Amino acid sequence: MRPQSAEYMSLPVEDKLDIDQAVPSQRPQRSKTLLAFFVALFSLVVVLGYVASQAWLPSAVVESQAEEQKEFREYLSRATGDEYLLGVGKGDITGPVVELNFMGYASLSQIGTGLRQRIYSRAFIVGSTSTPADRFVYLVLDTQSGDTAIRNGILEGVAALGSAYSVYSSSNIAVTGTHSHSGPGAWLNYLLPQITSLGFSPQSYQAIVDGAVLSIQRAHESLAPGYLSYADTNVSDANINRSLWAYLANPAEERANYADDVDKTITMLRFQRASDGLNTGILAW
Ligand SMILES: *[C@@H]1O[C@H](CO)[C@@H](O)[C@H](O)[C@H]1NC(C)=O
Ligand SMILES: CC(=O)N[C@H]1CO[C@H](CO)[C@@H](O)[C@@H]1O
Repeated sequence: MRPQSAEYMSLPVEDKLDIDQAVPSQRPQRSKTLLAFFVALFSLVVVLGYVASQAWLPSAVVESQAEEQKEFREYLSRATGDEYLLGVGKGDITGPVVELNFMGYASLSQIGTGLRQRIYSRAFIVGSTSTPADRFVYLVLDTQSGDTAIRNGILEGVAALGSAYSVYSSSNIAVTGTHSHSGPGAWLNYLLPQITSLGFSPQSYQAIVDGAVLSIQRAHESLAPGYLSYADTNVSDANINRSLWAYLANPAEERANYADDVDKTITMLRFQRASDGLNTGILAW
C-alpha cells in the first residue's frame, strides 16, 4: 500500500521519493495475477479437451476402424478365379558383413564395414490344387544375381529336407536375384568375380544357401489354397536410363513404339489365402 498518512505527507520531498522507490510498484503484481489467470485458463482448456476426447474420440476411432475392416473384408471377398496351392516364405541370407568385398562393381575398395540392413531370400510356391505335385518355386534373393553354385547348393539342401520335399527339383526351382550391389560377395564359383573378391568365401556362400533353403521350407509349410491377382501400373520418376546412348543406337522406328526410354511399368502378383482372405505375399517386378 502506498503510504498516504499525514506523517508521510509532511516528509521532505527527497524522503518521499525514497519511500516511493522502496514500495514495490503495483504493475508487476498485476501482470503476475494475469499470468496466473492465463495459466489456469490454459490448464482448464487442456483438461476439458482431454475429458472431451475421452468421451467421444475413441468410439469414433473404433467405429471408423470397424468400418475400414468391413470394407477391407468386402474388398477381399471379391477375389475369385482359379484356386492355386500357394505358399510364401522368407529366410535371412546375410553373410559376413565385414572384411569382404561387395558383389557387383568389381571395386577392390568396396569392403563391408558393418551391417545397415539384412538381406533375405523370398520363396514363392505356386501349385495346382488338383495335382499338388505340379508346382514350382520362384526364389528372389537380395543378391546381385542367381548363380550355378548357389543353385546347386539350394537343390542339395532341399533334397536333404526329406521325402516331403522330393517334389522340388532342378526342374521346378527358379533362382533369381534382385541385382543388389550392396551385399557381401565372394560366393560365386566363377573366376572373374573371384579376382576382385580375392577368392571364394564359404561363409558368404553358405549363408545364402541356408537362408534360401529355409525360405523354401517356410513357404512349403505355409502351403494352402489361395488366389493370385495381377495388376500393373506406371511409375514415373523412379528409374532412369542406365545407358541412354546405347538405347539411342536402336532404330528410330523401334524407339517410336515406346513413350519412355526405360520401362516404367511395375507389375505385381498378389498371393491371397482362400480361408481368410489374408494377403500372404507380393511378388513385384
Ligand atoms: C503404362 O505406359 C504404357 C506405355 O506408355 C502404356 O501402354 C500403358 O497403358 C500404361 N499402363 C497403365 C496402367 O497406365
Ligand atoms: C547415360 C545417360 O544418357 N543418362 C541420362 C539419362 O537421363 C537423364 C535424365 O534425362 C540424364 O540426366 C542422363 O544424362
